[in-house]
Amino acid sequence: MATTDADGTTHLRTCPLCEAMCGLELRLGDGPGAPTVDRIRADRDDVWSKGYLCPKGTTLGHLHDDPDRLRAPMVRDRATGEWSEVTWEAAFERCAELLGGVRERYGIEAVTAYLGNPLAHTFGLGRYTGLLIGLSGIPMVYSAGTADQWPKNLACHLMYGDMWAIGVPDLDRTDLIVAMGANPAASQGSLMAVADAMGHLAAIRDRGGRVVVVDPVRTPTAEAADEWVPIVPGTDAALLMAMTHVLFDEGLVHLGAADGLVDGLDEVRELVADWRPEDVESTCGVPAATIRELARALATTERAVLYGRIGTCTQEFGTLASWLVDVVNILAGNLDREGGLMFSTPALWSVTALPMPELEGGQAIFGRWRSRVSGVPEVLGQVPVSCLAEEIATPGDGQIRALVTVAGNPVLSTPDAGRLDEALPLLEAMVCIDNHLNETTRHADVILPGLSPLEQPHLDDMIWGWAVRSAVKWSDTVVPPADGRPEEWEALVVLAGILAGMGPADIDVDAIDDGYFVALAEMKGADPAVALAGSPGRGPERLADLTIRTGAFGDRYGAEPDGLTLEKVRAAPHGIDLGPMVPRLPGMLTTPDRRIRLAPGHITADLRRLRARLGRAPEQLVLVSRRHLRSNNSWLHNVEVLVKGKDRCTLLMHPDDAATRGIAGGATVEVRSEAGRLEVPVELTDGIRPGVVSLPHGWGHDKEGTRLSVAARHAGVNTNLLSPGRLIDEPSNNAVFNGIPVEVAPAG
Ligand SMILES: Nc1nc2c(c(=O)[nH]1)N[C@H]1C(S)=C(S)[C@@H](COP(=O)(O)OP(=O)(O)OC[C@H]3O[C@@H](n4cnc5c(=O)[nH]c(N)nc54)[C@H](O)[C@@H]3O)O[C@H]1N2
Ligand SMILES: Nc1nc2c(c(=O)[nH]1)N[C@H]1C(S)=C(S)[C@@H](COP(=O)(O)OP(=O)(O)OC[C@H]3O[C@@H](n4cnc5c(=O)[nH]c(N)nc54)[C@H](O)[C@@H]3O)O[C@H]1N2
Ligand code: SF4
Ligand SMILES: [Mo]
Repeated sequence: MATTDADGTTHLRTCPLCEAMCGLELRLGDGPGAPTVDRIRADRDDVWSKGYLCPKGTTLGHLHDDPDRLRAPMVRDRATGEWSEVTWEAAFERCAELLGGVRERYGIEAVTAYLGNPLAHTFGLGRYTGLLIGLSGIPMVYSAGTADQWPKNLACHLMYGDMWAIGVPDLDRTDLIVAMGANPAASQGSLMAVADAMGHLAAIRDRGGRVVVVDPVRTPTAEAADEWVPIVPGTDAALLMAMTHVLFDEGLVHLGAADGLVDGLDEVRELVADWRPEDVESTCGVPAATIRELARALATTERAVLYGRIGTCTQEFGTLASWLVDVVNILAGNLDREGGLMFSTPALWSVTALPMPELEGGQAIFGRWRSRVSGVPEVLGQVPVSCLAEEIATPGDGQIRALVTVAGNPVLSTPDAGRLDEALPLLEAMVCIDNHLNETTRHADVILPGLSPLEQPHLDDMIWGWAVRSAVKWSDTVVPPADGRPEEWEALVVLAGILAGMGPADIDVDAIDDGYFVALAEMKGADPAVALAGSPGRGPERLADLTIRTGAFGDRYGAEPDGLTLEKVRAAPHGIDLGPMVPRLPGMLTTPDRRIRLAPGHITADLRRLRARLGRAPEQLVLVSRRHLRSNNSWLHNVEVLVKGKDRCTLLMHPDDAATRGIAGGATVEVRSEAGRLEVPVELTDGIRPGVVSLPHGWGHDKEGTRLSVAARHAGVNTNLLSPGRLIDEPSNNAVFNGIPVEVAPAG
């Protein structure tokens, strides 16, 4: 929504950068030429974020104005390596020539895609990438998902029947939160959408509650908590097995809302019988007394919740840890209860919430196919993202010859980054949909630019599925994109058509869009004719209307006249609050018998591996990852105001570890792992467990051939040169970024 006065125009819009979904107020100046963003501040009347924002939110104008941001399609000459700006027609022709060629020579099986993180945030990007994959016939894709939350998806799929049925801490009402492997002071919360996560944690303490942080690093979140429990990386599952043991051993198990809905209780009791806290304390580095106390507190505090995030996922036992977080919550009576772990009711369904037919029938059938080179079985339709490099580089039948990336930067974000960087030039075709010429897209033949955050409407997509309250907001475009250029969703439709074998000139975007709309309407049980007549417009806007109207609060095209439509949402520029989380058991269960499976065999089989971990000699030094409030994965380092000042790409190290290696604070050190090596300045701190070092990810902007002038001056190093692709959480295929054995020595 926009209002205009003598000094310019004020727009309201939701920040698309993270799960906090802050409402912003943008002041646009009416100078000559293109509109300029004079000021961005928090929208105090936003029903969801209530005036909260972080330093990133104020930089949307910088992202929009960034001279390095691509505004026109780019094509690279394979012989000279030179880039040139071309028309959209020419870019699509080149895509058709290259991708069509691969298709003809090897079949669509030789084409794959890599899907990046922004897809989860932006409605249009997410939905139309779904269309791209569906229509193109690309048989398998890689994604940032297997470098992130796949273990949680797997656990939730097996326990509740839906990979996105992820429980959310009821932060507004809890009196005890034990947070493992999460640093909302930097990340703003993840798989726990909330604005001002730290304010919520402070409020818990203000009302006499308690906040405990389990993390190898004394993060700003741990600093703000009542207690910091410095765990040995990768051992959360062992700690949680012991906590579960205590719950049974001390008669603390009470299922609460889950009573009568749980299968496998006796099996879990047996499984944890020989996991006493004393058996794991030396492995975890956490005293048995602490483990017992935490288990008791979670079971006896009326409103309590255990929360695990990326530190518990991107590690060797990610699935076991992710599963056990829910097991402990269930056994302690905290599932589906106010102040505990609850399920959101989003106003929007997301495409991934649609049935996955190949997973129906009750059984988890994984390994329906295997990766060609390493023979890794698929899980939830994906193999580890670290397999991509070898699938490109290894000759033979089924070799990947063409890659499409959508909003991803895997050269920085994925394990064995150095190998992927070497493999990408071997492709016969590479097309990237991205706004920057970065470490990944520099290998492309064609880059199709998306739009700036101000040039497109915004509606958060999947994020509302794990929000601490129900709400909905729509933001209109602030600055119209250049005349004649396709919107991002239209480019995705054309690319889908090209991949499906159509000539670019023959692709009827509106006809394909209509077909997609009708298919989704039918999937949601709406009469397509009624939906087509009732939802105006085209593209993401029309789909958003369908999604809202057929969603939990929708008007069902008139059947629920008081229900929501996009029109109503749009008329409420500060958003519509739809209330706190409400109990959703048993209705939300989608297992065939609508029961919770507490002990899925696919997961419990991995306990043997965890048991072996208990006997393993401790590593001298292991590496973990971290985030910073002023960055966002790999792509905000080109914003000067966010990167200026102190170097943030440093290796955190405990002074004792430095002393034994003759390392002084500020010195440059060499870090080595089995995957690679790099040199980085060291920052000494007692806020980290001895034996652990920490690096941020998303850096390493010193590659030749990029166009990131600010980031290149603050290059940092790519920590994923050190992440071995072979290290995965076996049940889920997820990458391991935490607990990587490394050696550190003075450089030179
Ligand atoms: N070592 C280590 N590695 C990690 C992690 C870690 O903790 N440690 N975290 C992992 C996690 S959780 C994730 S999610 C992944 C992220 O991995 P990726 O998704 O591969 O990386 P991003 O840096 O988020 O890349 C986003 C890309 O999208 C582009 N982009 C931004 N907005 C738009 C848009 O509107 N349209 C289009 N077309 N492009 C856009 C940006 O230019 C950028 O190239 O990284 C993982 N890698
Ligand atoms: N500012 C900013 N915000 C972001 C992002 C960003 O890059 N920058 N990225 C977004 C994305 S894609 C995601 S997925 C989320 C992630 O959000 P969070 O899950 O909050 O991620 P981090 O801030 O990396 O915090 C992870 C913590 O896990 C700890 N840890 C490492 N290993 C272990 C372990 O073995 N056990 C335990 N218990 N802890 C461990 C690390 O020390 C770190 O403090 O953040 C999102 N928000
Ligand atoms: S916390 Fe910052 S980056 Fe996240 S939505 Fe709010 S303003 Fe944007
Ligand atoms: Mo992520």
